[in-house]
Amino acid sequence: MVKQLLSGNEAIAQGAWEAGCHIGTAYPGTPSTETMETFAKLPDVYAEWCPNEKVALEVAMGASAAGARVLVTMKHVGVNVCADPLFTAAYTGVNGGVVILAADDPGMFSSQNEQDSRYYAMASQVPMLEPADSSEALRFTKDAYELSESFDTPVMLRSTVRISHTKTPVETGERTDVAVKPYESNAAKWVMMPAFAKPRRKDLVKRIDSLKKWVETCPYNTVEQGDSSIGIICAGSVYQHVKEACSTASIFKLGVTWPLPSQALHEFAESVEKVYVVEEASVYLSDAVKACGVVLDEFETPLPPDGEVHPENIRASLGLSLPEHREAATDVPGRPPALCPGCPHRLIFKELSRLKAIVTGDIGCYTLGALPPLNGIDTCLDMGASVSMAHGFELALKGTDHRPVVAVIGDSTFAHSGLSSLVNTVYNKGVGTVCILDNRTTAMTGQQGNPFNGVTLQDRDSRELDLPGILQALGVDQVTEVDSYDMKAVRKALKEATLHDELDVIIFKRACVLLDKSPKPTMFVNGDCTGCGVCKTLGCPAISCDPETGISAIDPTLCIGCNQCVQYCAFGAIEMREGGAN
Ligand SMILES: Cc1ncc(C[n+]2csc(CCOP(=O)(O)OP(=O)(O)O)c2C)c(N)n1
Repeated sequence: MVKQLLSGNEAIAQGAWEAGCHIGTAYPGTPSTETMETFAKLPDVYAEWCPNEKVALEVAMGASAAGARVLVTMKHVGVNVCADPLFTAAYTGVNGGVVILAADDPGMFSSQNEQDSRYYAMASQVPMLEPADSSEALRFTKDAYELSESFDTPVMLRSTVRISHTKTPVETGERTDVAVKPYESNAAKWVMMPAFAKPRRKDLVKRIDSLKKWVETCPYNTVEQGDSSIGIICAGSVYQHVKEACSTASIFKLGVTWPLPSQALHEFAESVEKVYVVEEASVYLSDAVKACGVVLDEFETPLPPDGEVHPENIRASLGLSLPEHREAATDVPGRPPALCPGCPHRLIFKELSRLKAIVTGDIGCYTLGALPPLNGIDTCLDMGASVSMAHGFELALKGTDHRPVVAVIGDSTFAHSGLSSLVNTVYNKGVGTVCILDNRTTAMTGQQGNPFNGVTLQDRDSRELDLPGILQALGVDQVTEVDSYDMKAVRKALKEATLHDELDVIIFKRACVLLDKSPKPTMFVNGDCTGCGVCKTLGCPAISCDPETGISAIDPTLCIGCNQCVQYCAFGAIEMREGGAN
């Protein structure tokens, strides 16, 4: 045993490795991403990025059927994408153990919504383990493989951003060598058509009954008997806040949040005068506890229905006095999110704004194109939606004198689900313009590989998919490739594509600036600046304007000499610094 400080994500990877897990499959997404990145670096495992979460779970189920232990990781919205195989995997069960990490993001630090993955566990009837620190993350993950194999079910593991990213002490151990189990054909278990699914459904009911018995005494739910006047039921990172808010209360810490230990919860409720459920951004747990027949007490002030809980709002909800605290400084300069200096996405949004296009956006770094001063995106719903929503706009606006409709999507998001949206547009003879911003990486989540850059998680030999070839094979009317840094070419391509009533795809290609960290030439503003402010409208963090004169300046420590601003200066006032690199 070695003591280490690990994040929840690292601990989950370590737990899977110690359990002898053979294979990892994932699609990146904050706060889950480092789990698979850590797992991939451990010895004797195979790990891959898949184009999306549905594929990741299906690969995992194939490997499980063949007898391997598998780890599948994703962020909470990824569970929506893999919900289809998830619900039926609950019927088939497993051969090798399957553990699925759903990393939730209460507070939406880096997500488009707040979802509670425990609803998926309940709806698909798959057990859900919920660690409250890294040590539990390791132990629960490791044990989850035994649980998965003994109950013949995939097991879900829920973390939230505080568990995923906080480092707490863990004791790491050795890997257990687990052989890949033999595969035996068994259509009644693995072919889910009605004739076979009906008996499996009955097996699932029996399995749930045994899980409900097991959960009453399993070692993952613990009661800390304290002051009997207040009893709090909680799980995950919320437990840590509860401990800080009222350390003397009696606490029922749930490590399994589906199914719930109904009898144990009743016994706990009877042992205290008042009993509450504390949870964040959801009412899953309080509703589920109430459904067990436990009568909960009303809070003095309700907990916030959205966002994270913290010790102050827990104390306030329980009617406890708030400890003295210092107000945070309010004079801290704002740091609004922005595309990086030199980001190849910038110029595209500048040109789309000039074009006054209706822009259906997607999820990636380029979503920041919605913010001032670029103000270049009208919609952003979920991964892949840019292409399908653009088609919807075109259908609704057909026959009207409308602004051009342009979808904007990144390379990784295109592989994730944009491809099937485009298949729909081509199939239904849709029109409009689709811009694929190919920056050679999945930048938003930290530079992961994807099918269109051919980089794999463990740097294995791979194939880069031929993007223009795929588009042509699909039958897209017009496919153009343009350098994202070339203002004139970008302008021309967008203008031409939006002039006619056909389906155009423009591939804007230029590598993400963070891929190449070598010293770059920098720009400076010479004496010809008139203070017109056009360069500022690019929203580059390296460019600032004197508030009185309007004269621009370029911060050489941020500039990477991408030349985008130079092309927009009508006065030739931006030049490359002598000697090039800063
Ligand atoms: C279903 C789902 N899975 C994962 C994510 C996390 N995520 C957001 S954007 C993105 C990919 C961005 O890559 P790309 O489209 O290439 O754009 P870039 O950030 O490189 O500009 C990912 C993985 C998500 N938001 N939704």
